[in-house]
Amino acid sequence: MTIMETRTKQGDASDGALGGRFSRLDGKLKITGGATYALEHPVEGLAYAVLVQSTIAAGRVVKVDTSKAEQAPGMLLVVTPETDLGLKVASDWYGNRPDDQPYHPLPRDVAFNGQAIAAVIAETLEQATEAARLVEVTYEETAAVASMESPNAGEGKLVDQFNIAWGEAEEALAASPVRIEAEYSTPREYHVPIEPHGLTAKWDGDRLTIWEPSQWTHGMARSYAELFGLPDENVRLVSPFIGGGFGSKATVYAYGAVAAAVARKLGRPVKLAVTRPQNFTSYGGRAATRQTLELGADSNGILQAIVHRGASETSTYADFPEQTSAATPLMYAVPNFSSEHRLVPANTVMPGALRAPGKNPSAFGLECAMDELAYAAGIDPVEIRLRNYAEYDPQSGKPWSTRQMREALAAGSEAFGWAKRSFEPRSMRDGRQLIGWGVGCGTFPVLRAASEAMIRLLSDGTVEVVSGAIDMGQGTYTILAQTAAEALGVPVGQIDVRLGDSSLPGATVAGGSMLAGAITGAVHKAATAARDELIGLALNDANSPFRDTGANTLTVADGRIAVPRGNGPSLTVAELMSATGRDRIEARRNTLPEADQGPEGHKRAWTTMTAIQGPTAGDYSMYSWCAHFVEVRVDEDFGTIRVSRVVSAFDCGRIYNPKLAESQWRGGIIMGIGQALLEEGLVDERNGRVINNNLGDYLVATNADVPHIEVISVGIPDLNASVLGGKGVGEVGIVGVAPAIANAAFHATGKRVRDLPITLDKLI
Ligand code: MCN
Ligand code: MOS
Repeated sequence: MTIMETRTKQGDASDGALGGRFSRLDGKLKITGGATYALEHPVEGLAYAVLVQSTIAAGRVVKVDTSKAEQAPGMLLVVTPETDLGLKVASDWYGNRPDDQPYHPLPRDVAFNGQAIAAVIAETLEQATEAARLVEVTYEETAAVASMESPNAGEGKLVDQFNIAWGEAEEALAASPVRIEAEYSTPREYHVPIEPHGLTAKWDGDRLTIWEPSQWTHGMARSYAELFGLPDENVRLVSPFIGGGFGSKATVYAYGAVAAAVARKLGRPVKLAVTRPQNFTSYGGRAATRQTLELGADSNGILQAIVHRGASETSTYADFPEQTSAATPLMYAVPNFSSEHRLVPANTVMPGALRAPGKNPSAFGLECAMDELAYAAGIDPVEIRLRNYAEYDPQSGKPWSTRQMREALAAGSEAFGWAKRSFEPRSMRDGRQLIGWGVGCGTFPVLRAASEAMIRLLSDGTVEVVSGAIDMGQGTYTILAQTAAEALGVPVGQIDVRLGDSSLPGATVAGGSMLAGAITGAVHKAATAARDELIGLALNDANSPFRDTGANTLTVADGRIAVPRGNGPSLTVAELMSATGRDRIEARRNTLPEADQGPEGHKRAWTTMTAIQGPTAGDYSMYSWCAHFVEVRVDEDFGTIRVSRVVSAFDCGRIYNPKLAESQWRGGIIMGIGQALLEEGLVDERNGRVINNNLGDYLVATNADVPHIEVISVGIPDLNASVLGGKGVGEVGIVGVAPAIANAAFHATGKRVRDLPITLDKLI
């Protein structure tokens, strides 16, 4: 199926305008199997690649004996650290690139257990799998640090940019009458998207096409181009549907380089599907963290000082900081503050971005600590948050653009029935079940980026919205149809959206919860330009029936063009196109400033993260906010814990589609339930292996773990945050859920569990 055929079509529906509860355009295709995922794309003459991964955590590959593998039926090629793949190091996310450095995706030096060190390519997947089993690797093993908690792990290195301080935190803490100090930790966590990673790579001369699930078609196409020393336009990356990414699908990884390189070597298209166990080490999940928080307050619970020391696990060969202090300096007004973060190297794949990186573990520490402070001061946990409300951003000193945090706490409390909560732990029960109610707040920054879109009005009245942006389930197809419908005055049923192809107009990454704000802005701009051109055509074309009406403008509504005061002609878009003999109106627009127009500016904007503006780049500090209210039930005898009720209130500015935003929030909350109660990457201390590298043993929340979740929007349009007034939605939902659950568990049982997940052994 080509991208043209997979474009999303939908029937007529009400609620089509922006802000309406329009159902997912890709929904029917997905549930009927009509959505073609990258690896399902049929390609003639495929060969299949299977990875061989290291079985030691650190050392050197001394020898790869391929003799048995080479005898296996259907064998085509074995590649090892010896094989010349002719690749160069590609740029990082920010476009930085060392000069002309060779790159080998199958390294001789092993940095973690599960690292790709060879690959086998055969006629069928089964043959390649079997041949891969026959590859014999000899290692020279060296001492490894299995995890940041291993006895031989160092204390880590300070990350200078995360040293945050104001006032005299230590002194103010010592002088505070109410103090708490606690250490919190979170384990390695994994994205486990339902669709595992992988790709098909196909060469036509020096042109490369990649079908791969991607959160960023332009960024990844550039990386592939650089690996092979090709101009960007020689690589096309196609990703029309994605079965979840959660941060893991915005980068080209070693397996991708292997597949593309062997396809070139063989002169045949190659498919490489990363197996579920291999997904646990082919790219990194959320780093394990630990953090110590010291909070000092006066006797009224007013914060005087926060002292925060955190650390996260990283790899031995590259750093990904999971910043434990990402939320700490933002949430509450505090006159004295100090925080630091360390990176502790271990023999693991480099960790990566997983839904709300930094903010998530940071809020776990801070929001649990605030609950501990509330109990130390004898103040209701919601009340103590209101008493310490930050009227402006304590870190930058800038005013909030919008912050409906009081409203979120009020609406959440009200809907949850918080007023009926009794303060004392173990004071609420239902038979043998201890009931606990907890609250936790969260935030996520508004990141702003430019994007580009094309609008085509066709002669049959169809409207095409075209962009290289992607939809991994968050709703991009749908909100873009709504944006175009609203700006053009055409029913949403007439709109086709084509996405997920790097050969289409440029778009920023679907990451950092910024795509919706960026791409709705571009579509709005292009659609407005197309509408202006349509009206111009109607007013000025010699064959247009509007030419003699003397009107100087026209309206377009419900797909009909008319004179503003009525009683003139009224034509559908198709009728006007036919009357004037036009076959299309096309408008391609981007939201880059004038100075960044031109090839260099475009390349920077669509393929690097340098053009992204942070939350305090302008006059305001811009964040999304939320408050979660959770009920847990803990079996008094067995310690089993279940989340039985969730009410969450969100400030994400204007909501483009409440149905989709609500499902984004619920999705985040469900991941938060998994994080709080189930998820934990377990590492074998002897060999650094991820033990539970499959969906049977790495537990995520499933239907039976999830109660009804009520979500409430308290946002107001924020026109500093985006063209249409929305703030980010995709990540904030997970932030603050785990601490709300931990706080509820304390309220139920009187036990503080400070290390995730909260399993029954810790509650008994
Ligand atoms: N939305 C809205 N109103 C707004 C903003 C957003 O209605 N003001 C809705 C729209 O349906 C939009 C969606 O929320 O499509 C997400 O918008 P946004 O917050 O801009 O996030 P992105 O489009 O940039 O998506 C990325 C974000 C991130 S970073 C992760 S991680 C994540 C997430 O989205 N991964 C997801 N949500 C996911 N949802 C699914 N199904 N699968 C993933 O992998
Ligand atoms: Mo999201 S972790 O920024 O892709």
